[in-house]
Amino acid sequence: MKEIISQFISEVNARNKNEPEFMQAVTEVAENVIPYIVQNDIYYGQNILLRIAEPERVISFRVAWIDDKEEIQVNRGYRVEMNSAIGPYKGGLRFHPSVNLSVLKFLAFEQTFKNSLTTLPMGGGKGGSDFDPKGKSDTEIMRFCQSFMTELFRHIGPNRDIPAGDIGVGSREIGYMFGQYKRLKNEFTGVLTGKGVSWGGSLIRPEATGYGVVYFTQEMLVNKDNSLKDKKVVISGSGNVAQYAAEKCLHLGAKICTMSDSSGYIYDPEGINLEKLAFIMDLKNVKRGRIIEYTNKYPNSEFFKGKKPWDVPCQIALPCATQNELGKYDAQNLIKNGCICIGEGANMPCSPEAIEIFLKNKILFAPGKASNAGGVAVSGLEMAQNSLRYSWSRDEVDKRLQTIMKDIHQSCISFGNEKGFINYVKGANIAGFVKVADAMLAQGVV
Ligand code: NDP
Ligand code: 2IT
Repeated sequence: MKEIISQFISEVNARNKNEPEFMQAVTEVAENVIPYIVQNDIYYGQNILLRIAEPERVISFRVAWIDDKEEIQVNRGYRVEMNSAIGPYKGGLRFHPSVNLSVLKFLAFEQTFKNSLTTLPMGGGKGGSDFDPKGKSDTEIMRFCQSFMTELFRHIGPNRDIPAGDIGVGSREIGYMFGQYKRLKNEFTGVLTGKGVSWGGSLIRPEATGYGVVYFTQEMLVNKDNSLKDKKVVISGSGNVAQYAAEKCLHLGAKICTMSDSSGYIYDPEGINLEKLAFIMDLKNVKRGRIIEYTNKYPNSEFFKGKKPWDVPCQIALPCATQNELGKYDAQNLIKNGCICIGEGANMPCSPEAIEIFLKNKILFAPGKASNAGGVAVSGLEMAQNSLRYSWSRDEVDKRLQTIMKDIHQSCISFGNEKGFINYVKGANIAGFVKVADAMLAQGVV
C-alpha cells in the first residue's frame, strides 16, 4: 500500500513542482483515500484521485491599480476552479502577500472535500491576490477591489463560480467587489457570498465559521461525555474566524486565554470576556489596529512578541489564523500541558508532524475541512436564500448550521471509526471523497 501511495504522490509531484502547500494537502488526503479506493472496486482503476488533484481550470491575471500617491501598483490575481462535480465552484478569496499558486491550489483542493462534507451542492474553488491590505487606505482598498473584479467578473457567476471572503477579505472588500460586478454585468445576482444583510447577505454568515468550529468541537467533546464548560481555550488569530470562535466558546461557558495576530499573542490570565472581545472586534474590524493594543487597555494582560500561543496551558486549542502555524513541538507542548482537544478553525494550521502526534496520543483532533466548514455551509444557505429571493431568520440559519455541523461530525464517525477511536482526519477525507468521486464517475471521463 505504501508503494501505491508513494507512486501516486510522485506522479502528482512531478506536475506540481515547487508547490509545497498543495503537495502537503494532497499527501494527507492520499494517505487516507488510496487505501479506501483499493478496497472499493467501483473507484479502483479509475484514476479518480489523480483527476481530483488536477484543477479543472486555473486563471491568473494582472491587477493594476493606482495608490493614494498616484503611483501605479501591479499585483497578481488568481482563481483556481478545482472541481465542479457536485455544484458550481465555491470558495473564498484571500488577499495576503503570501498568496501564490501553491497556497491557492491547496485551499481549493481542501475546499472540494469540505464543500462535499457540508451536504450542500457546491464544488470547490479558491482565489485571491498577493495584494497586502495592511496599511492601505479605504479608497486604495476600493480601487484594488474594483480592478480585481474588472477581470474576475468574466470567469464567475451565480451558476458558475461564487467567491466569498477569506484572509484579508471581509464584508468591506465583498461590498466593493459586488458593486463592481453589478456595474459590469448590469445584474443583481448572488455571485458572491458574505454580502451585507440589506443587499442579499445571510444572517449568521459573519459568525458561521467561528460558531461552526465551536459546534464541531462541542460535538467531539459530547461524544466523550465532556463539554466546553469551564475549559481553558487557547485561540490563535484575531480575525473573523477567531473572533466568533471566541464568542461561541464564551456562550458555552469556556474561558478564553489568548488571541493573536502575525506580530504575536496576548495572554489574559483573567480571561477574555465578552466585553474585552468587543474591544478586540472594534480594534480589528473598525480601527484595523494590532493585537498588542489590548495590553494598553487591559494592563493585567501580557503581549508575547513574535510568539505563537501554544505553550499556554489549556484543555482546548483552536488555531484560527493560517496554515502551518502549529508544528511538532507545539503539539508536544500542548499535550504535555493537558490539552485534550484541537479544533482547526484555519485551513491546514497544523503541520503533518503535529497531526501525527495528536493521532498517536489519541487526542480529539478535528481537521479544518470538517470543523471550519460552517462558513462555506452558511454561504451555501446564502445562495439558497438568494435563489428563493427570501431571507431566513437568524435562528433559522443558526439551527441549520448546527444541524450541518452535527451531520459532518456523524460522517466523520461513519468513515473514521478505528475500534472506538475516531480518526476525524480519515473520516473527513473519505466522506468528502465519496460524494465527489461518485458524481465524477456518473459524469463519464471528466
Ligand atoms: P482574517 O483576515 O479575518 O484574520 C486572519 C487572522 O490570522 C489575523 O489575526 C491575522 O493577523 C492572522 N494571520 C494571517 N496570516 C498570518 C500569518 N501568516 N501568520 C500569523 N498570523 C496570520 O481571516 P479569517 O479569520 O477569515 O481566516 C483565518 C483562517 O480561517 C484562514 O486559514 C482561512 O482560510 C480560514 N477560514 C476562513 C473562513 C471564513 O469564512 N472567513 C472559512 C473557513 C476557513 P494579521 O492581521 O497580523 O495578518
Ligand atoms: O475556507 C473557506 O471555507 C472559506 N474561506 C469560506 C468560503 C465560502 O465560500 O464561504
